[in-house]
This record gives sequence, structure tokens and C-alpha cells, in this order.
Amino acid sequence: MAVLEILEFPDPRLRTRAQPVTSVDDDLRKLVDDMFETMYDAPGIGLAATQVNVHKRIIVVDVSENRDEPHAFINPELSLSGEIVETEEGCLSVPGFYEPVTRYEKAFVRALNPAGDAIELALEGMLAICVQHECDHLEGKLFVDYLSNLKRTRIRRKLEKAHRVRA
Ligand code: GNR
Ligand code: NI
Repeated sequence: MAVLEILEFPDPRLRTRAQPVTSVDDDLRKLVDDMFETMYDAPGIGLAATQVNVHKRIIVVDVSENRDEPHAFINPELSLSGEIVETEEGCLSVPGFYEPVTRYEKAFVRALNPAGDAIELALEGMLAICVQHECDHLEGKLFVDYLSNLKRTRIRRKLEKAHRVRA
């Protein structure tokens, strides 16, 4: 297992649209394990392969208090429903910034699991929010895209400055 490096906004690689997984094999299961280790280490409640510079349609999530309810979704397809709800979102690729974002309160996900089986799951609460956030990553979309241009520009400038200091 390995903790992978997480790309940070405004890295252009975060804008890549991920490709469907064509074979659920041992290499893919190793990547899923590394994504879980990276998410738990960060720590975060979700991670998309895009964030570790792998442009395949894979997400992992665990919104449980005890960090013991892992879900991995390969080639996820979402159906959204319910009310529109506002949540303070953050992102491991936008470290230190939290802003309100509106999403659907419920989602139904169809995907493959790491065994290669087709699965379906009804999602609500933070799990529904987080899976929508992760599926956006697979489209090259970030939560800051829902904010005003002014807020997004401020966040970009602060992170660019932090990256210069670190480099
Ligand atoms: O750790 C995370 N917290 C979070 C909080 C509110 C809404 C979405 C998230 S996902 C984020 C981890 C991450 O960046 N996943 O892509
Ligand atoms: Ni994120």
C-alpha cells in the first residue's frame, strides 16, 4: 500500500476527464487500496482517481465516524433526486478552503465494485453529497467552479502563493 501525492488547484491535470475502466484486475485493486490509504491518511471522506493523477473512473468514499465503512465505485453512474441542499464543502485538492455548495440530497449510484460485480446503492446525507463531489472530479470539475469568479480567483491566488513558498 502507498500514500499517493494529491494534485492541488489550479493544477491543470485536475481538469482531465477520466476514462472508463475496461478491466477490473489486480492492478486496479492495488490502485483502489492505495486510494483508500491516501484518503484515510489525508484525512478525507472521499477521493477520486483524478486527484492522484490517474484519469480513470474510480472513486472511494468513507463518510463514517469510525472510518470503517469504505465504498469503492468503478465507472459510477449517478441518478440524482430529492431536494436541493446546501453543504459546506472542502476538497483535498483545495486545501484549507470551505465554502457552501448546493447539491441534490439523494443519489442512486450504479457502478462496479473492486470484485468486478455490478452494484447499485441508494445514497443520502453526506454520502450522497460526497459521491456527487467525487463524480465531479471525474469530469474535471471542482467545487470552486460553483463559487463566484471573485471567490475562486482569491482561492487560486492564495494556493499559488502557498505553492511558490513550498517549492
Ligand atoms: O474530505 C472531504 N470533505 C468533503 C466535505 C464536504 C463535501 C465534500 C467533501 S470531499 C473531501 C475529499 C475530497 O476532496 N474528495 O474529492
Ligand atoms: Ni475533492
